[in-house]
Amino acid sequence: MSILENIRSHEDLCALSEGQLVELCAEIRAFLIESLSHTGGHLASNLGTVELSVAMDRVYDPWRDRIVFDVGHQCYTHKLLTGRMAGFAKLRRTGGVSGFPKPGESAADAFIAGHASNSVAVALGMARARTLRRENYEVCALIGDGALTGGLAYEGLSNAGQSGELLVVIVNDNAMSIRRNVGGMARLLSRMRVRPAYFDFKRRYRGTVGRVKPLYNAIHAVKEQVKGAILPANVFDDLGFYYLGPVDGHDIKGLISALTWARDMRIPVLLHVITRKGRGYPMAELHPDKYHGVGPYDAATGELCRSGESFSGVFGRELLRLAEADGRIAAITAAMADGTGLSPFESRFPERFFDAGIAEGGAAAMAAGMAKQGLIPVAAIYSTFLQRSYDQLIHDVSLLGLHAVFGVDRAGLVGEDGETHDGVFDAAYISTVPGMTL
Ligand SMILES: Cc1ncc(C[n+]2csc(CCOP(=O)(O)OP(=O)(O)O)c2C)c(N)n1
Repeated sequence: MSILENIRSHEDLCALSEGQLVELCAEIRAFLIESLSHTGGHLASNLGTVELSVAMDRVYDPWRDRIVFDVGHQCYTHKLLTGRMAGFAKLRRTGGVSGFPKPGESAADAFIAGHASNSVAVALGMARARTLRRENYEVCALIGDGALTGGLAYEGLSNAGQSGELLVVIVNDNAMSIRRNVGGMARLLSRMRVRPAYFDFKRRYRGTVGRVKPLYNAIHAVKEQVKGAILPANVFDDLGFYYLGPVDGHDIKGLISALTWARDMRIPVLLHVITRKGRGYPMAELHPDKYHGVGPYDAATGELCRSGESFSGVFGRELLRLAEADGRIAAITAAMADGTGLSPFESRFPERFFDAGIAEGGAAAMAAGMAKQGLIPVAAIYSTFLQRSYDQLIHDVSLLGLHAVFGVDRAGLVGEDGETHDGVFDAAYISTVPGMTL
């Protein structure tokens, strides 16, 4: 029997030796590659977070502590470690496991997920509830660098950093959203990624100097100045977090000690972890965008099974045809260029194509600004994610009667990804917007 099959509880995972943990990670990767080749699923994101998930479920007790996944598409290893391996035969199907965290499916899933960027705010809410109810458990949020492009993430970070609540935010930085990440935060993270690991410096310092308490205290003040001198200005520190990192997200031993340390610091800590999306499956490492969310594929070659023409494909082609004839047309995506069929538009008219990141509200507000100044913006957004723009549809677009177009993809029942991705509310909420032609 494999190590993975024997894991039923947090205690089982804690009992494993370092060598067994490494073996466990290899088993999980092999399982994911094989199993998802039949069912499809979020392959690349899950391959990239195997060690990170093992470390989280080891350092925290997922049944007692609260691990909040952002988006949640990277939760497969966590599901495997919390007794749900059998459900993977029917992943995202009736009778199988959901592709996203679901408290109704297991008490080890702290919260529902599917829409990006809310994890820090949710984790803060849990930490505040813990404090008010005088309870005793840990809270941790896992957020990707892609999800960090969403404004909601900053609202959470800004409040959490100032709150003094004990919580750890792990930033899983693979430099990718579905495709290459965009925006100023992506640039900032890439600068932080290449600098020497400040964490190692601190660990060594604590190991030696920390044994002599008075010396430790005397040096502590100086150390804070040293930190300021060797590190570039760090927005996370400024927001009130203690920044740790960058840490190699595929070194299970290093990860466990970094996360244990972060947990035990008893202040808001942000742990910056570097991973490779698609890790361990060459095709997915090479094309993490193509293997982000896949249908069934040939596990040996990575070849994806063909699917027919989609709504998005037709939409993208038609928009391109219109844009050839009208230079005012500009296309906007919120981190879903491929999913909404806009990639051909981007190749043909790169100067008229804009990726706002996972920022549907910002995308809709930008569309309003473009429309006000004479462009015809077309924002292609999945129905369920356009819910994030409801205020902008009313406040920024409708009240001025602006001609902005919203290409609502994945409208109506969507299936595989479950209720967080169903577009069942669009006809109802869009038809309430004054002046909107649906
Ligand atoms: C509000 C919202 N918009 C768009 C998406 C679609 N989406 C799912 S995962 C993803 C990329 C996430 O990137 P990151 O957080 O870095 O995770 P990674 O897949 O790289 O591990 C996007 C855009 C979403 N889930 N929620």
